Amino acid sequence: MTGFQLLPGRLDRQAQSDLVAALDKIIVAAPLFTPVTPGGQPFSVRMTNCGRLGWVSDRAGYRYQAHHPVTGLAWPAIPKALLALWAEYVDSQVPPDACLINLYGQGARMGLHQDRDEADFRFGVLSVSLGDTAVFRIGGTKRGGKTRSVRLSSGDVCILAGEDRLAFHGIDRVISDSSQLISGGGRINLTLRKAGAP
Ligand code: MD3
Ligand code: FE
Repeated sequence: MTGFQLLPGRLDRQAQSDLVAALDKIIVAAPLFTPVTPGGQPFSVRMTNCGRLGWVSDRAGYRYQAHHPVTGLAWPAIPKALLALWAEYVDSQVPPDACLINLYGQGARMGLHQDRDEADFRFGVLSVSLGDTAVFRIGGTKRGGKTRSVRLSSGDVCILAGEDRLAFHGIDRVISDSSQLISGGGRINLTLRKAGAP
């Protein structure tokens, strides 16, 4: 199992726009919200989720929960096309139970962090990028180590597993107007995970 695997252009233009249409419906049922850190700082990225569990953050901390933090409703189902990607690249036996949807508007970014709210790090994470190109940064498992910059463009899929599952990573910036996929511009990133205990 290799650490960071990038599949440039894994989704063609039709598959990308089909996903955006599915996400439009998901966002109606589960509106985007602006999480705050436990310290009360708002994220510049807006988020929602699909799947049994969704990632949320507020004054009480970071966690996965079964209900939308504002509506109180269960999250919508994960689109089949995403389940198929997970089965192909991550695990054909155990499906993902969480899909975090990150929306980057003008000026949004995501600081370097590790993803450690999941129950079992043996499962990888699969990411799908849609819309404007992101300048992604990935380092090692220690904060302050060497990092490298990778562009994530619309239709790219990346898989984080093995030694890189706990790597520090973030989004330095999004390049405005680099894609026409999303009306009004911006970038959507989807991350599929097995968040709960297996
Ligand atoms: C490297 N999202 O949601 S996706 C996140 O583009 C997150 O929105 C970014 O970091 C985004 O937590 C990056 C690529 C990614 C996802 C998970 C990882 C890289 C990762 C987990 C471990 C190491
Ligand atoms: Fe992350």
